[in-house]
Amino acid sequence: MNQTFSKLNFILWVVLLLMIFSQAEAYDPLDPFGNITIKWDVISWTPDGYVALVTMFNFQMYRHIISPGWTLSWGWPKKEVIWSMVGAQTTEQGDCSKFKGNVPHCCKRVPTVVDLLPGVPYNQQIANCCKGGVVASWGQDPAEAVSAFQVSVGLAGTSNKTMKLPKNFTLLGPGPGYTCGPAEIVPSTVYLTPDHRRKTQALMTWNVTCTYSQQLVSRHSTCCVSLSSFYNETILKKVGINTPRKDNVPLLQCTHHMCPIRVHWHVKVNYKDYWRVKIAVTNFNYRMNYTQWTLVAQHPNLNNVTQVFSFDYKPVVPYESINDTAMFYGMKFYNDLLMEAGPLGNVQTEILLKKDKKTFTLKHGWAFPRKIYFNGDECKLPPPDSYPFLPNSAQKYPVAFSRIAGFMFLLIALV
Ligand SMILES: *[C@@H]1O[C@H](CO)[C@@H](O)[C@H](O)[C@H]1NC(C)=O
Ligand SMILES: *[C@@H]1O[C@H](CO)[C@@H](O)[C@H](O)[C@H]1NC(C)=O
Ligand SMILES: *[C@@H]1O[C@H](CO)[C@@H](O)[C@H](O)[C@H]1NC(C)=O
Ligand SMILES: *[C@@H]1O[C@H](CO)[C@@H](O)[C@H](O)[C@H]1NC(C)=O
Ligand SMILES: *[C@@H]1O[C@H](CO)[C@@H](O)[C@H](O)[C@H]1NC(C)=O
Ligand SMILES: *[C@@H]1O[C@H](CO)[C@@H](O)[C@H](O)[C@H]1NC(C)=O
Ligand SMILES: *[C@@H]1O[C@H](CO)[C@@H](O)[C@H](O)[C@H]1NC(C)=O
Ligand SMILES: CC(=O)N[C@H]1CO[C@H](CO)[C@@H](O)[C@@H]1O
Repeated sequence: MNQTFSKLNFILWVVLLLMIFSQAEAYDPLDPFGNITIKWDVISWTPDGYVALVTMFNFQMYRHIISPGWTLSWGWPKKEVIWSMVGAQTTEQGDCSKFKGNVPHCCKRVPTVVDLLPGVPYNQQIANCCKGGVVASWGQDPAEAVSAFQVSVGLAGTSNKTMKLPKNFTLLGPGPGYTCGPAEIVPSTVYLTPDHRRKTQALMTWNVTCTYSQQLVSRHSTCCVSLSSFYNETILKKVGINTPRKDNVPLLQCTHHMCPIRVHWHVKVNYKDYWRVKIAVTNFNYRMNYTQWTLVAQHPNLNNVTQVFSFDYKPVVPYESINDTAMFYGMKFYNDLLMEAGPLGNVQTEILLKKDKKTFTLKHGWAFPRKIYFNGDECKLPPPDSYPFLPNSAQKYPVAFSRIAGFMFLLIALV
């Protein structure tokens, strides 16, 4: 009876999880306020337009913008042109044939802007520019989570009454996934002069907010989770078949899961007051070095992390009441680079967790993670009824039973 009850409990938990999943399409429940804010500060009006400092803040906890970096575009509402840019450039100049003498940097109705690469001459740089469009996540490194450039706009309004806000912002970072809202006029940014003795103010400021949705990216997971434990030799992973090749060079060191990244969670030791988990991340992609990778895990016991080896660690607290999520990332200059597939293509950690005696159990897959994200994208977990289970404990419940019971609990939960 007791066992049946805990089985049903587990099923209820799975059903609730599924419900949470299905509601989570538009945003990330582990980073509900995560966004990229693009702020335009008009710093001077010019005879035919204005000069703006454009700053991009990556307010996402663990999703960074990897190489080859961001691409930003927008639509000009009037006949605006870009006379010049500092710290970034447009990818195309467009048709500037009607200009004589001074030719604009870009005449396209929809300019596409990219960051400059590191090492450009000093006079083409501004603060926070020229990082090849690579932007860290806020949780990992707030100082590096900012990117900026300056743009001089012509044939535009020359006052806050006559200028029109750019429209239709699109951010690729570096793939699809972001949706940007409209530009909105906000209180002008106030700057402190370098000597901190005087405040100056932008002439006008507007913000654009972009949010990420994994659903817009692809149905295929970029990563998969495999599980194992000391108490059951079953390893939920399958290895080594058909490697896709291009020009006879392997692309992905291939596996059944077809995922470029595998996160392996091993329940390693069960001590009296603590337990130990080993997490290994393996890169199967021959064409990708992941710089500044991040790993996010959700598990109820992550509120009592005692020690983390070899990785940096930070709790992620999306809501004040929930503290079951942790972010892990590589230590600078040690393992913050996850190398392409091969002998160096893996990083690993062990974490020590303090047991909460009331909830800790090795039964029913409790010791395995609820969610795993790699670089901000959710990884695919194996089906819960296939988790390695304790020898001599409850048998696998038939799928049909769990479906029916799950459905019943769903009905009960909804009533
Ligand atoms: C964007 O993120 C910042 C920092 O977390 C937050 O203050 C702001 O409200 C967010 N903006 C939106 C529109 O969600
Ligand atoms: C913005 O996008 C809409 C819909 O695609 C289009 O009709 C409009 O002309 C665009 N505006 C600008 C300024 O590019
Ligand atoms: C606009 O963005 C800046 C930078 O992220 C932020 O400090 C400011 O609060 C934002 N303003 C509004 C009204 O969202
Ligand atoms: C526009 O400028 C005028 C004075 O130059 C100022 O009073 C007003 O608040 C500004 N409006 C906006 C939206 O910045
Ligand atoms: C990954 O980094 C190594 C060492 O810096 C380099 O040799 C290799 O070419 C890189 N691979 C890719 C796909 O960029
Ligand atoms: C969340 O748990 C971590 C890990 O034990 C702890 O360091 C942190 O203080 C907790 N935060 C809150 C808000 O409870
Ligand atoms: C280990 O777990 C697997 C998968 O759940 C199960 O099929 C197997 O019987 C378990 N092994 C033992 C010894 O209980
Ligand atoms: C056993 C133990 O230390 N439990 C603690 C885990 O963390 C929460 C706060 O996140 C504490 O309230 C518990 O006492």
